[in-house]
Amino acid sequence: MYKGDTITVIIPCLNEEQGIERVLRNMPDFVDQVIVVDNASTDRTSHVAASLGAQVIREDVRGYGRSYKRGFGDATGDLIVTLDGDHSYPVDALSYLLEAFRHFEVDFLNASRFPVRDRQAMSLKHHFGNLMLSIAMSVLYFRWVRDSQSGMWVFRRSILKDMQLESDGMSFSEEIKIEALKNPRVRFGEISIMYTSRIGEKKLNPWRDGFANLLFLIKKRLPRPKP
Ligand SMILES: Nc1nc2c(ncn2[C@@H]2O[C@H](COP(=O)(O)OP(=O)(O)O)[C@@H](O)[C@H]2O)c(=O)[nH]1
Ligand SMILES: [Mg+2]
Repeated sequence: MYKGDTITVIIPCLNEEQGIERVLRNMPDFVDQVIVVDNASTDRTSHVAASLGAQVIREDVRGYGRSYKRGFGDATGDLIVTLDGDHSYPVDALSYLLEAFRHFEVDFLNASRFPVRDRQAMSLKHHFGNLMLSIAMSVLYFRWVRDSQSGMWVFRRSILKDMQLESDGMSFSEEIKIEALKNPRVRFGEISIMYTSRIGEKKLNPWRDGFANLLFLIKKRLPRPKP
């Protein structure tokens, strides 16, 4: 419980046995529920997560978005906080993010990885790709978002019921922000965090996922055919 709100942290994991240990060992005590969604990892992720007290949900079909949607179904907290299992997002900044969430009086707070302070944490190519995707999203949705691809967010669980979340893959990250931005009843904010080098192997394929995310942005912006 943090200042009257119960807190659920959700972490999608695909083979993150080392990272998840670091993340869970540094989880603040005020967090009420920690959900690790393990997407059929072939390493000891599930075992490590369960032994450190997390609720482990196993989802057999792979996909970053798919695992989040699975995790949301089991979340009970008033507020949901998300982050990667690779220890690249600052688990020790949870109270800072929750304070900002309260201070700005928002319903969805995006944790921006920019400006990147740790040079090792993001290659120049990634930096550029991220910038392009954020500019594309900002232009298409008329709202400046510095980090459309960030995997760390804080939001009120009750806003999920008004969201149409379709992506099962990496584009889920931008989709949830778009769904928050589009809804006039959802107040959206963004704040900078410290992003550091991941532990373990990257799951993202920069060209494939970068283009897929750009296409997804455009497709989502187009008017839908009536069913
Ligand atoms: N559950 C699940 N998690 C995934 C999948 N792909 C990636 N992840 C996790 O999602 C997070 C983001 O992936 P990562 O490789 O760190 O991408 P990046 O942070 O965008 O470079 C990590 O915690 C991964 O373990 C997947 O298919 N299923
Ligand atoms: Mg990561």
